[in-house]
Amino acid sequence: MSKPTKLLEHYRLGPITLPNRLVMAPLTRNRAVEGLVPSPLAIEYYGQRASAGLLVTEASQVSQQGQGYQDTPGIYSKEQVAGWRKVTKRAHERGGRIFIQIWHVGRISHTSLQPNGGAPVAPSAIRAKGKTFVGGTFTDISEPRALELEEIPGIIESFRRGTVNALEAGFDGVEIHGANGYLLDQFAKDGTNKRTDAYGGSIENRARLMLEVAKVVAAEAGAERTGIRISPVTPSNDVSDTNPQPLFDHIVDRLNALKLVYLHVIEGATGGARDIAPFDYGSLRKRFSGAYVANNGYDFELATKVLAANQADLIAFGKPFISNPDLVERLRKGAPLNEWDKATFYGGGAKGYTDYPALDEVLDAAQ
Ligand code: 8OZ
Repeated sequence: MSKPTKLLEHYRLGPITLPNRLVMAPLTRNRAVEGLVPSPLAIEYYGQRASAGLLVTEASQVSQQGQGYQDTPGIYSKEQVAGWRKVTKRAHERGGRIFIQIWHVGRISHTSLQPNGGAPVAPSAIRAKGKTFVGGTFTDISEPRALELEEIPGIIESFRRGTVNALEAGFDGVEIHGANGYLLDQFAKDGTNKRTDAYGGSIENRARLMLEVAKVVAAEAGAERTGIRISPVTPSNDVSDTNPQPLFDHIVDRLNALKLVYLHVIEGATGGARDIAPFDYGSLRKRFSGAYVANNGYDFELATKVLAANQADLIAFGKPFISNPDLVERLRKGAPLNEWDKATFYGGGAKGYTDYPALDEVLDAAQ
């Protein structure tokens, strides 16, 4: 048996009760099939992990323009909705709860993925230093173009449509991807946003797109089924802000006014150092009356400590959920965890996706 921990206690998230405080973090796996429909293997993958308090799917683009890497699933076509419906059905049959993460990559894309081979869109025409994965190789991110003011309602509409589709596909709710240097984060941060219209300049203006998206998504799904993910100080995808604390204090005040059900915060550098830059996450926690979902580099000990100190309500685990479909059970028993294989994170088939064994399978194999 493991030590006492709030991690394994239930939690009331809006209208749904989570049997434990573990969230499976959104994890890009690049295995979508023809039409960017989630793979049939995804049905089994998410189903295997249904004991998580809450499953959040991999980021799913709300439009073709919102795609930045090969083989990521969409949530904009009928076929994609039908594919996701099978995923939610299986997750629910296995007793789970599942949100979809909805995504627009903005400038982190390549012309070969864009409608008519055009430039990816961004707040400002500033190219990101970095690579994306397309056509089976890592390729330089393309030069973006700045969105015209007249195009912004269409971006918001694509998130609204994605939400309508998500509900039709049977999801319990939606997580808005406001993190990791993608479109909404690009608008919020001053390293990527040099606009001089109502969407650039002041903190209020830079935050506007993220907040307008949050408002329409919550209007469709209900605020009690709408979460959002942010990453105030991550350097991922070449984003930066000269003063992230007041920016994110403002964003979170406004998200709180919208009564979103959770705020999912990547603390530090995504998948890296938690202490990369000074930032007061307690300030966000204080400002937000919904659930605070903490993420980045948590293990059982740190999760237990942070929950006991009431610094978070839920803890999102990423890589441990890739390699441990029964992570909850393993933590409950204090059992060892399977190691993950980085080589199979992105792309491929069942290997490194649906073939990680649960504890009972490991024990059976050892007999
Ligand atoms: C890894 C590879 C590609 C995309 C994120 C959606 O960082 C992603 C992502 C992660 O949020």
